Amino acid sequence: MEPHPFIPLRWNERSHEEMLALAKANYTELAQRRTTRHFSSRDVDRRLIELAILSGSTAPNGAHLQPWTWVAIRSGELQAKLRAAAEAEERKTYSERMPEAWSEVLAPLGTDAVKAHLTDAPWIVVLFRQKKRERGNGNWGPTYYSVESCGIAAGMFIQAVHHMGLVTLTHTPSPMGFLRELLGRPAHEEAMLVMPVGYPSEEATVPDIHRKTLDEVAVFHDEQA
Ligand code: IYR
Repeated sequence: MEPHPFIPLRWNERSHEEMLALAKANYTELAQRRTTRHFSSRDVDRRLIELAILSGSTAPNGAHLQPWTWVAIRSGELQAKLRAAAEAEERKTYSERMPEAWSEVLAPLGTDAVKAHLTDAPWIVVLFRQKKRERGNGNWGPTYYSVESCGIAAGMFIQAVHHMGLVTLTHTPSPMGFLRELLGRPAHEEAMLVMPVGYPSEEATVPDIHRKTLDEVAVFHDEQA
């Protein structure tokens, strides 16, 4: 492959006060994000979805192969098919496949095999992970750290959706093989996340959960403390 030319990094020095204010504002905004299962059918401008996808696609990723494909769906017919297929898998998951250790931690969150959000939300974005890349001349090679890359991209997509004032839900129908077929994606792409995007319904609720404190999630080895 051709080497990339190197260009100066665009970066602006900020005062400590400004950095602290920005960091606090960003944390406050992110702390207000919640996943809800209750979507309004109110339409969302396609440009907003495009911007969320572009935002997710700025993610750092393995060898800059950008191993993601976002399939954005605003189609009653396709959403109904997707919901029927997802619910068929999920019914088996919830009733047969889910071991007790799993249902034990899911039960308090009230999730079940009914996936109304797949037909309620105006948009469904399905993130596919590219496991391989085309090297030319019909040769294929692996992608690298595609799980990490797509995980980061999904996080940045979710942040972008929240920042613009919409809500999303990371739905993980399992197994996900049906999505490749339904959406006509090639064999080297694997569906990773299904994300309805839209406005919350007026009666939207969320479980009253609490996030772990800094002490519970972080360990510092800090000589200056
Ligand atoms: N895949 C199912 C089940 C599910 C699993 C976990 I872990 C969750 O945090 C929530 C749901 C689904 O998407 O409903």
